[in-house]
Amino acid sequence: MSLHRQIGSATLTLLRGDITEQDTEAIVNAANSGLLGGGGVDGAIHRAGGPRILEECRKIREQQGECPAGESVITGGGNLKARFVIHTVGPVWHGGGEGEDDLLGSAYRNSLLLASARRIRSIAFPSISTGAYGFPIDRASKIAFDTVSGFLKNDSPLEEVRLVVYSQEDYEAYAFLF
Ligand code: AR6
Repeated sequence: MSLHRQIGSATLTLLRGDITEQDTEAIVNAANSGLLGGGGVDGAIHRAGGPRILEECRKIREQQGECPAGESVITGGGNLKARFVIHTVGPVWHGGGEGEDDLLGSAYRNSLLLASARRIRSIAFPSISTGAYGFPIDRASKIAFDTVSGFLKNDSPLEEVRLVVYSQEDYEAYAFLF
């Protein structure tokens, strides 16, 4: 099950699937500020990718401390098909009045900027902040779609961006925007 849309010179794809199985050059992790693993997408990526990813995350923490919400860091992909993992920290939902929308947009944008700076051509995102962090899916999917679309309209080396969702309900929220 998938949908495609051409934006500038890139393809934006929506699909239901497992982020850890994507064969894009980079996949994005829905991490936390500590960068040392967790549940959900984060747990699945570290399980599938093996200990090298955690070792790199530890080094990043030693060098630059915690990663604030809205920002991203990059490691290798360990045993994953993807060569890189971009770890981004989405905001925890507190009702919408604490800058959550802007922080979620920044999490997507900074991940796309990091990928572009590395000349990465394809990247897959999970639905950041809509699991443990409780961001409402309708609002989050619109921010994800608008931020990625806006980014692809300007020049970037990205040829493909995949939005990978787990549940049928989440798929429908995103599909509404395509
Ligand atoms: N592939 C694709 N999507 C998935 C997968 C998967 N393998 N597993 C879950 N999802 P979450 P967050 C969906 O909780 O809300 C962690 O503990 C899931 O259904 O992974 O940003 C971190 O360490 C949901 O729609 O991320 C942080 O502490 C979406 O991915 C915290 O959770 C995001 O769910 C981050 O919370």
